[in-house]
Amino acid sequence: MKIAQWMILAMLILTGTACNNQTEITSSDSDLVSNEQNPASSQTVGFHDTMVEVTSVHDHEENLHLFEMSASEIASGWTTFRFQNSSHTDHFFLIYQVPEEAIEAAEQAGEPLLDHWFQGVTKPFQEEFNPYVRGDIDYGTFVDNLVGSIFEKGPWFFDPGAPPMGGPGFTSAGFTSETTVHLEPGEYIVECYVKDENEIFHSYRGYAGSANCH
Ligand SMILES: [Cu+2]
Repeated sequence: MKIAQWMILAMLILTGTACNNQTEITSSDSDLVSNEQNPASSQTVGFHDTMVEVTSVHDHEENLHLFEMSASEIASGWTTFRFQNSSHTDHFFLIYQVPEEAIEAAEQAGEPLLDHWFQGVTKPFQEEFNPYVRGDIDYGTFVDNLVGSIFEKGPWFFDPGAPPMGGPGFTSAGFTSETTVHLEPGEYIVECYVKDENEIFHSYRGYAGSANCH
């Protein structure tokens, strides 16, 4: 339960103001990029082998909130995530390694991995958080409801768990930040847990993405 408690705490202390438009879940489907193949979107800096550009975008016309990732396929090893905040509110993101159990469950459900993560973790969190933030239930009830819901919809989040791999901290609108992490081959997702003024987590709005690391 440690990860659940940590995640809950992390989410609850985060507040922010952002757009209040409709929900739209969007992920980038850009092609493979490595530092040799696309110098425009990646580069080698010292021991950094791979550069992934992540850009937060709020498209008012299309009403989209999303993280655009320069690569959906990245090489394992030292990877630098350069986060460019092109929206008008603060963001950060956490990188999670997705457990094999979740990958298999997504395949069985016929869902893209990021959608499966959304159904198993992100959506239950928002739905169980809503009555708590309205004042309808106390914190303990919220946690009990949340744990029960995720155990039902995304049990792999607790067992074996999805290791958090770090990520860039709060980055103001118009600014860029970087973080370098060492990634083993596998599937990874990124999510932002800043909330908007309607108590909606950015991850629920669509500020999330995924990448395969090989
Ligand atoms: Cu955000």
